[in-house]
Amino acid sequence: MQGPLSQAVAGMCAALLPQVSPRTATGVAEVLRRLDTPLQLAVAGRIKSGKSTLVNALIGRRVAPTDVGECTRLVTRFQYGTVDRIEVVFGDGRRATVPFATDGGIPADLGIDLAGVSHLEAYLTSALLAGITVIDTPGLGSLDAASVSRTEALLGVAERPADDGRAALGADHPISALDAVSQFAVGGAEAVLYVFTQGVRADDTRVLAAFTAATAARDAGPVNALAVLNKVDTIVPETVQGAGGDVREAARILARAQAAVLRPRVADVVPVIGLLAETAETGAFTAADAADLRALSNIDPALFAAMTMAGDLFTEMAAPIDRPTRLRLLQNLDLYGIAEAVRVLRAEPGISAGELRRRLLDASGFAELRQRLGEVFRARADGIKASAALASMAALAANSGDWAERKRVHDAIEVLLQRPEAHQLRLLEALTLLSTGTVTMPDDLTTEILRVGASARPEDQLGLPTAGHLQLQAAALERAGWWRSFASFGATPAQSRVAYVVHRAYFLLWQDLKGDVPSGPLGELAKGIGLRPEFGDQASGIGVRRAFDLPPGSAANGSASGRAAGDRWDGPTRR
Ligand SMILES: Nc1nc2c(ncn2[C@@H]2O[C@H](COP(=O)(O)OP(=O)(O)OP(=O)(O)O)[C@@H](O)[C@H]2O)c(=O)[nH]1
Ligand SMILES: [Mg+2]
Repeated sequence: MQGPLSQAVAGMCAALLPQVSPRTATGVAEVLRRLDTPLQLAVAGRIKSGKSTLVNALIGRRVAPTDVGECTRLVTRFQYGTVDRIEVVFGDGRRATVPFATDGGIPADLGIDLAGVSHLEAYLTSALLAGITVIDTPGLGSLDAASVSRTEALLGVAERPADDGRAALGADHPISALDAVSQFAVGGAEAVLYVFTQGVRADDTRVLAAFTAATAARDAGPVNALAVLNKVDTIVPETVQGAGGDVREAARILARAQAAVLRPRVADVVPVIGLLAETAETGAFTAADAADLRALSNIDPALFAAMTMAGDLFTEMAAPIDRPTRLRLLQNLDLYGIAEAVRVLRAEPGISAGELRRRLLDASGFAELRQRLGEVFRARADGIKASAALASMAALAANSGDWAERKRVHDAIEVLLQRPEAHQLRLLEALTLLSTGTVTMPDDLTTEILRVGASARPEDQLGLPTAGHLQLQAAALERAGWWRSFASFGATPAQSRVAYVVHRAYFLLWQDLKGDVPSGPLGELAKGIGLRPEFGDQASGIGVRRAFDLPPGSAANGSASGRAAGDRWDGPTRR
């Protein structure tokens, strides 16, 4: 099911199909196919950062192998299917179905030579997967070169292969007919959930580099990237200044500090305890667990405190529950989760197992992650997918070798972007330019642009949550005028291009608030019907040229075209 922007891009692709060479057409067909799939979200991060654990929590089922086993070294795509099944996809395109393990998950070991395996595909009847395809990746930064290269290939981080290089996908895969460069252009994830533990460390540099390029032809930015500070239960709160010895406060402080380092590359950093979320969300927490924890809540508090100082103390010291049971609790909740459950049980001895599970979920911080995922990814899936598809189209054009064909594709993209309804795509592009540092702006202006691009609600976009309608109108007009002046007089050429996009976003918002929206159905965009190039100046051509035509950096140094000829701006400066 496509949103209006994706539909517009799909229409453009369909119109171009008969006008391009067979080679480019194969790529365009793949872009069209991908536009029809749910948002492709990669979960990436360092080895053992808890990626698979979070994937399980998200899907609501313990299906991704965690901890050890060869399957943790494979990329696994979790997508919606009406019948649960797991397929091994080989490098030559062959597929084989493998049975689920007895616990209902992907078997830790497949019993086949991994050298020939491209990745795993798991089809599950999970509600979440109907809207998002979740891609679990092996840890980057591991010593296992093969799994790193699998992840990098998926994320599109690896060096662009040579033009004549053949890709790893097999003959019956739709992408396999593409050359390697085209595959790079259309493959990869569209959004990324980046999993950190503790601080961003010096040896994360490689991973961060991967992160910035985590989506195929598009860079990751606040529009399509979110970070998680995972395993916050392992933080020693006494080591975090200002935390007052509280783990959750320490987690918030560390997440804020991390966000300051990572913004605007990511929309936010959310602190979570993935393990608690997985246990609470996948049905792994049982009434028997609650009963065991209740038994622990009745032992001497001093003895319990001593037990929970370390894992081996917990399993070895004398206690009313046996060792295997304690190991299970440790595996499912770890020491912090056990202590948290006992704290709740002491305060509310009559609490039910179901309510205890809910409290553990609360303690995991997972609700906030789900909410942010909804805001950052699901609500914007249409824009993210449409932008990624446009980026792929531009990359295919750049790879075409035929000047006329390249121009045809670029013209089609330009025409699409000139429509007011498609302006959102330009704004997303501007956000990406800022987040990657291709264009820099003063901090307050960056914040303002992020705000305008981050929401579809006028009061949030304008930062005036309590303002009335007329006040919002006036503010939109005032900001449109300000950004136009800045674009013309106060900015560097690169800033100027972004500023025109922001000006136009405010201008369209103002028109929208006035109630006269100059739009036709988006589906018409691509057919080339009634296309009116209203903003046919270079300044508004930021999306295509900036991202793809020019070598990195050269666009930022190019000259701005100055005025936006034909711009219908009739704000205060002309009145
Ligand atoms: N204490 C604690 N342990 C966690 C948490 N999340 C995951 N773990 C544990 O960390 C270990 C690694 O978790 P995985 O989910 O396999 O990590 P991964 O990032 O997928 O690992 P690779 O795929 O091998 O790179 C497992 O033993 C998990 O139980 C957490 O929030 N807290
Ligand atoms: Mg894993």
